[in-house]
Amino acid sequence: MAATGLAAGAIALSSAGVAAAASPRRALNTGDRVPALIIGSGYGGAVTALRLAQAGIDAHIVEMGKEWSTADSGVFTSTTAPDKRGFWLRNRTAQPVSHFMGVSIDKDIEKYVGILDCENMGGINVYQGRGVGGGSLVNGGMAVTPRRGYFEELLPSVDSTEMYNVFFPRANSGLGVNNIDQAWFESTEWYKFARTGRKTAQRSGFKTVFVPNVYDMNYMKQESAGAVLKSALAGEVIFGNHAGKKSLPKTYLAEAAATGKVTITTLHRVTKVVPSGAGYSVEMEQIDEQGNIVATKTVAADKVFFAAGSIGTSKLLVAMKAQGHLPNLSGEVGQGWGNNGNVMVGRANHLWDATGGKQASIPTMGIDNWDDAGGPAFAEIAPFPAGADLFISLYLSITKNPERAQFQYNASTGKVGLSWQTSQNQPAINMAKRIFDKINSKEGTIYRTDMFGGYKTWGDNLTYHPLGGAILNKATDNHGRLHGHPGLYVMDGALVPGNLGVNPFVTITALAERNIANIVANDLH
Ligand code: FAE
Repeated sequence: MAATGLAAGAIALSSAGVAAAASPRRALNTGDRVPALIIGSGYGGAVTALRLAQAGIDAHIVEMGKEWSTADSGVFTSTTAPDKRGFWLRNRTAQPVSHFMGVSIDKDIEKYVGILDCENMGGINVYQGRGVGGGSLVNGGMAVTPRRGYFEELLPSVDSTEMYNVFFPRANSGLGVNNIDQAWFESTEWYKFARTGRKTAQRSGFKTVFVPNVYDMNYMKQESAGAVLKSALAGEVIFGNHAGKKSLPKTYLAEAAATGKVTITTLHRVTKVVPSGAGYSVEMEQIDEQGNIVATKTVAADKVFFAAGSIGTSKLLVAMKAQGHLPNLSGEVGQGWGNNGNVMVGRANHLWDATGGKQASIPTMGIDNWDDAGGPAFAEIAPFPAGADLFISLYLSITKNPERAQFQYNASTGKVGLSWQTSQNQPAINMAKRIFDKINSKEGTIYRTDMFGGYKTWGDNLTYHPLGGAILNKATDNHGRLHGHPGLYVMDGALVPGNLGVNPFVTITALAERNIANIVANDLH
């Protein structure tokens, strides 16, 4: 009965049905024994759950965030005035673009298991999604397949022909990647900011490219016609979308739920994984919506899949090794972390280069300066949907910053830190400047210095793209099996060596598809 109900909900594919379908049949409890436990429900976790279930294996996801139903409007907080629902267990908001006119726009909020985490890791604030669907709940949906040459340079052990012929197409299809109708892009007021960004880039000789997305672009057109509930056109993105975006609960997780073989235990945080008998014992804390621990549980699992994201997976593995729980893990665990060269900046346009009072929240265009040997960079032309024309062009650059950091266990606090220093992002600034200094000089315009602090030009102390910490074919074998402890796997952004040159979730999804196919074929039958 339960399985049939799950399947029916998912096949309907309405957002309400899908949210219901992704619910656990029941939360895991102490004493349970499961064949496969997956830590985290982002891209790596969702792919793993689906493919295990299709292979006939019961898969149990443990997710520390809550389930965000998109059945109703009013579920997610607003972009311009976020409340407690916007942030993970903080007393004060931590907006990525933190200032306007040099004044902080942050405000006090109640502590709550909100959707976006701003995790301070010393020299950098790492933004991550929290909830069923992980980063897919909060990201901009930009769905980019990396350049083959750079992918081969980064991960030489991976058969790139197979990746580009099989696994990237599989990931793009599973994620529901689509493209904007270019004729509509050229005419709609909602993308004036992107056309202005393109025009100013092209006048300085830079190439611009359209970028695919998982936001349903036909839905967006209907939004502009006033036919459906507005989401992208209501400025929604980093605190959740009520409609339009094909986040994981509507794609991979819905398909996984439809098999009837996947459960998701929400508001449970995995804290410990130790060998036990032929498998592992997994400890977790159950939390309430204010983050208080209400129970601790221990579950036995034959196989454990780490899919807690680059930061979550790395922190767990480094702690388990240092505390002697998983002593045989490779010394490569915790190494090779990078911020994907992220740096943000705003420019002030002239009054005749308006960016529009109406801006879609979903980016669809980037400036491609990757071939500049002096400083490869790809800059997303980002919206700044403030509700009024502020003539601001905002950019999130992904640069080839070679700097890396390590996770380190601190025995006195029992916490895992990251060695990254803000100064390590200077190479990213230098690379981004090769684009924006040139544009400013050509246009006779200036940088905004009021958006990331008072008199601060660069958003250099934050990232949306944490990568690495358990690099493929170093900390793991060539398919994500952790060295030293059979039956443990890494499936998420921790596998990617610190930098990718493009937005990462398509690659994380495709690598998870590749690795789980090999694991199912060789380890589970
Ligand atoms: P992720 O999606 O972070 O999932 C990990 C999950 O594990 C989360 O749900 C956690 O709550 C959960 N978790 C962590 N620790 C534990 C624990 N101990 N116990 C239980 N659960 C745990 O990992 N990427 C793009 O490609 N295009 C974009 O346009 C884009 N825009 C972004 C915008 C924002 C604001 C942000 C924050 C990110 C953006 N990203 C974008 C990055 C993208 O979302 C990110 O690379 C992926 O979500 C990473 O996928 P993973 O599977 O590694």
